[in-house]
Amino acid sequence: MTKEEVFARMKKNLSPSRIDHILRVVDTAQQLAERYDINPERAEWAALLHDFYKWQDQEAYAAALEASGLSLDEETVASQELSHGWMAAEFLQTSLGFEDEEIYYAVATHTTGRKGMSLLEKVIYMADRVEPGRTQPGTEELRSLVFQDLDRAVYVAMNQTLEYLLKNHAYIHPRTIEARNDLWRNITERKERIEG
Ligand code: DGI
Ligand code: FE
Ligand code: FE
Repeated sequence: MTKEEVFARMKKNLSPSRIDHILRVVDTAQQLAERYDINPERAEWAALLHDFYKWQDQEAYAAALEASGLSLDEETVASQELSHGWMAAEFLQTSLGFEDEEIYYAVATHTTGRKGMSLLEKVIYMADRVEPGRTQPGTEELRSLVFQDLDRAVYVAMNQTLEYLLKNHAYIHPRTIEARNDLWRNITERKERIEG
């Protein structure tokens, strides 16, 4: 499938504002790929596909999720916010032929992050968070931090998400907590190395 065909599918299922968001994530991911010396083509594809299943039609989405055969935990199945990345990762693998785990997880877990994130995963996670259309409080801080210290930026972004989820009495997926603590560990160990 070509990029043009991917676009046609996106136009069918996603809102215009979602498509604009995706294009800004592609642009931001390319800047971060250059900064952190990762393959720009892979960053572009992961960014382009990350919200491929943020379909507007909830019923059609539920049917597609059911038909996918993905085995996901109950809370993920119950929430498009938590499942759309997994659906997109499956599509990337089965329809676009990307077979490696790194790009799979960059897309699958772009919402929660996970323990042991690769550079590509962190870049996609952060591109989604700091693309120029985001206006949430705390985004400005992340925009400068992300080019200076990627791990710390992911850590701060995850803390912001956790605060938001707690404030809204939302379900917190264990992967979100594992990801945040893993970054916490990286940062703490690094500090000990520098100071010790
Ligand atoms: O798809 P986007 O809107 O571009 O962004 P996203 O996929 O990163 O996040 C979608 C939503 O998911 C966002 O409002 C934050 C939320 N989210 C992240 N981690 C968790 C979560 N929601 C729940 N309930 N639990 C989580 O652990
Ligand atoms: Fe998303
Ligand atoms: Fe997104």
